[in-house]
Amino acid sequence: MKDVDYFLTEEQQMIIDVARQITDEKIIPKRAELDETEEFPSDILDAIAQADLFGLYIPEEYGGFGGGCFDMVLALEQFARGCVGIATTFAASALGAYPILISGSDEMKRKYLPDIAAGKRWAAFGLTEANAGSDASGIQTTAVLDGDEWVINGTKQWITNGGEAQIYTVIAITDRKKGPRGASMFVVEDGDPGFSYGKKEKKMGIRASATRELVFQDCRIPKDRLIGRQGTGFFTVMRTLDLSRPGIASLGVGLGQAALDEAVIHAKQRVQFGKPVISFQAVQHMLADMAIQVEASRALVYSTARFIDSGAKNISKESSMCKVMATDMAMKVTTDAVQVLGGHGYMREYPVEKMMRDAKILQIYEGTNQIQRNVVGQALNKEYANV
Ligand code: COS
Repeated sequence: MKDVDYFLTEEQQMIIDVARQITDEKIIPKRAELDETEEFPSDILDAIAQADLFGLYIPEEYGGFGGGCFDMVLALEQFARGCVGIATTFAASALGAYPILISGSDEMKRKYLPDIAAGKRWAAFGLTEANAGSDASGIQTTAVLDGDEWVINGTKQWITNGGEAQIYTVIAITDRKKGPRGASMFVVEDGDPGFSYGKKEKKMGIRASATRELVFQDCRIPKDRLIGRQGTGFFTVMRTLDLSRPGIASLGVGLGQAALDEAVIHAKQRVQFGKPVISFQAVQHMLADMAIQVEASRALVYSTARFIDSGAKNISKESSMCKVMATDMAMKVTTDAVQVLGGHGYMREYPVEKMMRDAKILQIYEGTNQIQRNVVGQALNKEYANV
């Protein structure tokens, strides 16, 4: 396949090559089995750790590669080409680490980031609750200071890497009267007293990723596990999601590309009415639309990631725009890939039905695409305030 030249540096091309090799050699051969067994892919994550990719976005002083959003996007796209479940596990560790990176003290960064960068410990992000999904500030979990300890009570739901990660960044209410300014973020570690795991979810797709409840029952953690200042938790969460959403967009790009590849190969090999089905215009036009949408999404995701890495301050609109475009694209393109493969596409022997199941979550997690459109719409309203 001929690639568009995005004028990548040697280092960026190396990230793609390393991630692509892991995807081809380790992820693709195991993805169907992991989808069936719903097992957590520890050995594949170890291979990613050995390749030093867990620290891509972590500054060198904390043991990382010192890269940024673009480096993450490039690696995630490759992993998603193989399996969005495994790619999600990798992305969720970064999501869990971002609050420490964004708002943690130097001491806290030194304590946690080197292990996360080395892939020795995985992270997870605890925001969602039974009654707080899209309405992120509606959380009920509380944290109360008692002497030198915070006491946390509540339950987090649908937490990616739940039960598998060792480091959890969790948001809780510290002063209910203050609304969004009354929430704070904490680091909770696996094994902390009063912290346990609840129900393990059975999912439509991304079955290689672990999704579980986090249960806090008088969970006691030291006072210095507060991330940043008290009352800044909601802002840290919003900034975290601004940074991580282009990563979800890149999962859409990798998945869309994989589905397109499968569809083109099948259309060239499948013969009907005496000809390969790619020679029929009805099929060609579907493939053409798929290719156009994948490349347009990739271009938007790459330019957004570069914009973020340039140090831009207000990135919410751009981050949401690329998440919407690339993940809606992934849903459409994987659905069309199943259609191009016809009966084969619907069978588990072929990878595209898993791709279609995996695509759906991209439109839902890290903020539904309806919420993303709200973010874009509200930003436009502000930008055109004087009209
Ligand atoms: N960066 C920094 N600050 C932000 C921000 C951002 N991206 N987005 C909002 N804020 C600030 C606002 O400026 C506001 O502060 P001020 O009172 O000083 O103006 C404060 O946070 C509250 O913002 P807002 O009133 O917009 O909050 P809402 O409760 O209306 O929620 C949405 C806004 C819906 C956008 C937010 O709840 C959201 O992103 N929901 C989706 C959550 C999600 O992704 N869940 C998935 C689970 S995580 S895997």
